[in-house]
Amino acid sequence: HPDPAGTLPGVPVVDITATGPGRTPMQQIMELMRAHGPVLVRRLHGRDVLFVADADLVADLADEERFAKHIGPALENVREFAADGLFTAYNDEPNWARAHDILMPAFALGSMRTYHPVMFKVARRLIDSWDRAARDGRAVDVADDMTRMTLDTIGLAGFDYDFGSFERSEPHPFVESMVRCLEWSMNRLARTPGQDYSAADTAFRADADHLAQVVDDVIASRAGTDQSGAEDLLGLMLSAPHPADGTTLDAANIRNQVITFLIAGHETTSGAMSFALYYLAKHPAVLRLVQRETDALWGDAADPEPAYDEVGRLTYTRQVLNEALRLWPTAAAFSRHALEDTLLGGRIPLQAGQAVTVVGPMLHRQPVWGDNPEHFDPERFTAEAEAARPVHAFKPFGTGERACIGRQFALHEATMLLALLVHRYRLHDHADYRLTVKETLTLKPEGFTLTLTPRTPADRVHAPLPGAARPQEDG
Ligand code: FDE
Repeated sequence: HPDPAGTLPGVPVVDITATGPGRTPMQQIMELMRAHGPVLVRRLHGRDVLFVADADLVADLADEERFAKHIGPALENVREFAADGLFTAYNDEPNWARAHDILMPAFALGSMRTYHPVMFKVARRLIDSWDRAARDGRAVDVADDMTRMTLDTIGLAGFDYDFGSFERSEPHPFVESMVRCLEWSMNRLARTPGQDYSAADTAFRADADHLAQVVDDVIASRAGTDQSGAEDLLGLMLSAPHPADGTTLDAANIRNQVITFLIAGHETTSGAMSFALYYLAKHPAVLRLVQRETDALWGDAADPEPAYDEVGRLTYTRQVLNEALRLWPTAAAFSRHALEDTLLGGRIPLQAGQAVTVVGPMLHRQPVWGDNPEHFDPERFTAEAEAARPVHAFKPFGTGERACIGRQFALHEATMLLALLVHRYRLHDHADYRLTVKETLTLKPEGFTLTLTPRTPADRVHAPLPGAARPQEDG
């Protein structure tokens, strides 16, 4: 591909070779954009990446006639262990379209009804574990527990495989290997030419092998059983013919898809719920509104079991989740490339194949979001507010035909869990937590713990609050 930098008219070039990208490259790009504006070229050891967050440019990049998903260096590294799985496949790799078409039905809105009971079952595991912590006065590590929950959920819902994460004091070894693989993928981008990284690469190989081994286990536990009628992801992969040409997925590709779904299906969703709980712990007025919504549905029920349709009625809870994904989209960046020579936004000349990376957290802080974009305010996601905003201003799930296939899955799972948690517990920010965002290609709040006490009937909001009870406080 052509070198993107050189001289793009009006685009600053910022060379970070002297410091390197550090452990938080995404937050470094955010800082660079705060200093240099929402379009810039970052140069590292002579390697250039064009980053954009300007809302008009991102809207232009969403034009599927002129741009397509780009597998940039970060995803090239992820390909070392996920190969041609959906997330990392090249657009023209036949397995992308084949797997996409076969798996789409499993992610249509109607399929969420099938996953709902499993999602609830795993939510109960989390609640049991938090009940014990509440009883013992122990703090919970929010991101760790959200990860337990999302891994068990995708394992059971997608593959009927139980990771049993809540029976373990440490994360499942799959998670540890996966996090190290993602870290390797990220850190490999920052390598200094000429240095020796063979130890890191050997360790990576061991971790990648471990992932493959777990996945082979998941698949083997299914082999030999009749898959016709199995409608979960693995069932579809093992048996469903392509709707048009009748082909099926080959064994190597199935392995890549299982790795892909186990990773994509839990890591980002876990971060999203963790950030949402962080903001709720810091914004009592917003928390009360979510509690009011859940109290209206479930009243004093000690162990509510949400009906599928009730999750769709948790609109304010969903707004909270969206607002958390606005400030910290957990899959923070995605890349596009020009299909032909073109002018991005009518002003930046790009050659065919040239890549552009969209910086989600900064897109979500552009002027279209008003003059206080750092402020957490779920009112930004009322239906009216959304209708008044350009559609491409909010991109936590990417764009176009390569956008997130798991979006409804993640939103259903996360909305139900958040609602159940705020209905059940008072959240105590016992450590006066200061947000530190950890980066492992995805984003998570690091070291965020809460203590919990059960809510009692006296805590519940029985009467509708006056309409004016909207969050007032700032920051
Ligand atoms: C995808 C996705 C994306 C795009 C990327 C690019 O463009 O490169 C994004 C941005 C995302 N995704 C995001 C997200 C967030 C959250 C929370 C999520 N996500 C979740 C989920 C779940 C699941 C299961 C998933 N997810 C999955 C997925 C897949 C498979 C993919 C690929 C697709 C294609 O075809 O390409 C995605 N995701 Fe997501």
